[in-house]
Amino acid sequence: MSATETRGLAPLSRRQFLKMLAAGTLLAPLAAVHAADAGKPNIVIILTDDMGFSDLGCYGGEVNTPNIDNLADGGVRFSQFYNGGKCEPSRAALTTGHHWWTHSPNVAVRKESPNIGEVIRSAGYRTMMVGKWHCEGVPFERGFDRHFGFMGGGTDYFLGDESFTLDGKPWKVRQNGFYATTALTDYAVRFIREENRAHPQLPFFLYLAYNAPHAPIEARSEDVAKYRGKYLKGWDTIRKERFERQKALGLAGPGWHLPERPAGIPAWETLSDKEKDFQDLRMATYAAMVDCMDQGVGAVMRTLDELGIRDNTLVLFLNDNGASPNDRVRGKEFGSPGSTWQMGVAWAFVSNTPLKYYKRTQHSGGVTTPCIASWPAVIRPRKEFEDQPCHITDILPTLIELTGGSYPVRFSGKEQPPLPGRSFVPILKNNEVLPQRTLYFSLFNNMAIVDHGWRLVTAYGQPWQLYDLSNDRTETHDLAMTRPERLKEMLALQKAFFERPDVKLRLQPGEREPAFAPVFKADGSKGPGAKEDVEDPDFSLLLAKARAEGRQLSESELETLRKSYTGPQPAPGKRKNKAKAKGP
Ligand SMILES: [Ca+2]
Repeated sequence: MSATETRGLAPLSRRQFLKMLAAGTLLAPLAAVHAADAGKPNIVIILTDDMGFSDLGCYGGEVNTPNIDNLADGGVRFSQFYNGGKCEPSRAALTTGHHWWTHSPNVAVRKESPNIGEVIRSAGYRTMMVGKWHCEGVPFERGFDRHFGFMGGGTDYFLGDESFTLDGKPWKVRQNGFYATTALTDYAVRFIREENRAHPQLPFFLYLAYNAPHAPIEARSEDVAKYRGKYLKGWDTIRKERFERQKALGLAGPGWHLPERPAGIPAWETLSDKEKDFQDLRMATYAAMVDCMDQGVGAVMRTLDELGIRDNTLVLFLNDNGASPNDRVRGKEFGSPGSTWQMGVAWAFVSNTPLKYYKRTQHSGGVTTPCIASWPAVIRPRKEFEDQPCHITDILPTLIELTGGSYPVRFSGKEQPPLPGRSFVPILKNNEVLPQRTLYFSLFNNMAIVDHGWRLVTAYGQPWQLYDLSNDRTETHDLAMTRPERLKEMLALQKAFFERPDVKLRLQPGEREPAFAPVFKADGSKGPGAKEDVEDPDFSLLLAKARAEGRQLSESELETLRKSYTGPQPAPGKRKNKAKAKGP
């Protein structure tokens, strides 16, 4: 690292120390003594890709995820942990600690900031990165001693791609028997063993970024077989079952309400048997991808156990954005090598149960991730979900505190702005309640603010919506019209923040993001690698009807499909706050 000065984080405060002393955290548990003996903790961050809020068993899902559930049983689960709503902004925030908009209007460019590998390595750690990078540069040159994985936003699970590298050298994907999730697991395990053998005296940091269950929806047949037929009960039923389990788990409290199914998603019972069979295969394959990833988490945990280092290893598990409603044209047969199928909006809606909307939006379904922290030596298991809002930009400050590291004031000759996030170590160690703060969200013209239990949010240039999170965590009752004073306060916060000179946004509120159009453009879009146009089965429900009647889709049908993504919206002219949505 080229830093010449460092900005250290505050050590444990006297108040925190006294609270921990009173709670017995510092004295009683043998595990804490063990942690002190063992020195700095190993750190494993496991990041998944495009997974919904409710897929994991420990978040209400029916997918078999015993290994991740085991992490939750022995640690703490967060119910309000936020990410950036899409791959690049989340990964930029995780790896640099900064929001994507701080330096550059390009979400993926982060070369000006020190990387998490560089920061943690400077604290005396061996550093390893395995999986999807999707940031500027290459991991091997950004502070990671070891690396295996690919550079782009996704890869074919059976075929891989030419961007795979191992420790900085090209790595050729083998012709037969390759499955990306398994390969990533294998290298994570291998790196841990090799580093433990070569540098047993040094703590390590592993950033394991699975691509699963990001599209293309492709899974091993033996994993798909476990779920085939389980989704024939349909998306309406599965969704209700997930919500009931979330209530039983204590995740969904009285302020959580199950939103209505958007108009563009048909009731399951209206599908033909053939369509139901296909949709069952589709969701079974998605579930199999999550299942395989969970098996990988199990392999990593077993390795830590076998090496005797699990107790003093912090494992932080989270996801980069909510389930994706994309439904691009897909070419080859579903699930086959080289195919480009996605899960589709109906199952994405289930996957995000009970949250609103999807990937890219800054509504809760776009930016809320399951998050589990497990550290047997230090974190006492908690049955209750931690409900304090945390953000993916908090991870780097948290790791800096845990590793005894520091953040450089200058890097590559440039003065660095302070990190926007804050350490949540007090939450992990002592259930501490941290002071409330305002959180800001933006991805193009999807924007939001969380402030003192309120949420102001807009999607795709629609009027601002206002939600009281204490009574409405799932954003079902818009109070923008009935709470004008609060709306005004929140709009003022939004305006002040996004007019700051250090905040650079590419699109202004009210503009449409030109590169993105979800379900409703299935007649014209092409997914990566698609060789031919194939109709979207959800879209085709309406299209088949129109064709049977010898006509094109009507404007109202197209509008229905649009609403399947953006949800019901008030009629134009009924709301007055739209013009106030101004950015820099
Ligand atoms: Ca993603």
